[in-house]
Amino acid sequence: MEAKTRSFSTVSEDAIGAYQEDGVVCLRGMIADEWLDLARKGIDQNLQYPGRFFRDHTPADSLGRYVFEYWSWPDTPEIKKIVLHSPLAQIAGELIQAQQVNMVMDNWFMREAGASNGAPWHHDEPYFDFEGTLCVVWIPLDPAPVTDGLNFVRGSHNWGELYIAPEFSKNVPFTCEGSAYKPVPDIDADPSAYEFLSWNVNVGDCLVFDFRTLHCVMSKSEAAKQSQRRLTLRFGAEDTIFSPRGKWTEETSEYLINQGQSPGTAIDCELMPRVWEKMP
Ligand SMILES: O=C(O)CCC(=O)C(=O)O
Repeated sequence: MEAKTRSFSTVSEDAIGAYQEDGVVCLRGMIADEWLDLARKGIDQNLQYPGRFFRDHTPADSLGRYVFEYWSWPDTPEIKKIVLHSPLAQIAGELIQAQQVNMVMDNWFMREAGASNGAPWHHDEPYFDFEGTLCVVWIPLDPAPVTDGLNFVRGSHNWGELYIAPEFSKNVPFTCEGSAYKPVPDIDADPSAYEFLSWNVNVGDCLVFDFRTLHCVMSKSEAAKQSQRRLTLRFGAEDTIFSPRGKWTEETSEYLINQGQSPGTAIDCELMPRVWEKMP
């Protein structure tokens, strides 16, 4: 069932309430062109010179690519500027009602017209070694109509569940060890059991969602109609702890440990700096 969608043009009390209730909120017209231009330039640069965390999730028979890269900001001056100087950290901090936020991860996606896959149903939590209050700011760099944008299960951030992370290219689950991890429910098999939220988003808009909210690319089972790039930034509030999950996140856990981030401690290292503090 499609739920009634709301949009906001400031981080108002109502926007905070919607975020808390739904696990996702749509903010309209809050991101200036200068940041969007920088993001596009940064992605072009990364596509030309892919970094260590570039990933290609394009299936062999696909007519368009589905690729992404994360933690590119230290080596990509355009994305670095966004991380350190844009208003996005403040937007995130105010929305999650934090005292301060640290940058957790930049992660851009490019889904070209004809791409035969898209992000399957998942929530972000099991992919990353963090516990606490985290959000994702999803910024379209090309207009994203409902058909090629993201679809969310309203309120799923409050279910208290931890789902096994599906791998993006083939929707095959990672081996997530531990009894806490359950298979992602087959949402498409029983859509009447859920409430869905999706928006027609334009450049300048963003969606902010809780790390635990279930979502997918709406047209994940059909070819993308148009090419789209989006930048996502993940932020964590002061209660965010680095807690390595297991074998399936080993590469990133080790990378963070080598950056000086100790397991079991609040995030704070060169790769995950504090980028916003609430004014006293
Ligand atoms: O924009 C996309 O293609 C996928 C984004 C996503 O699923 C995420 O950021 O968790």
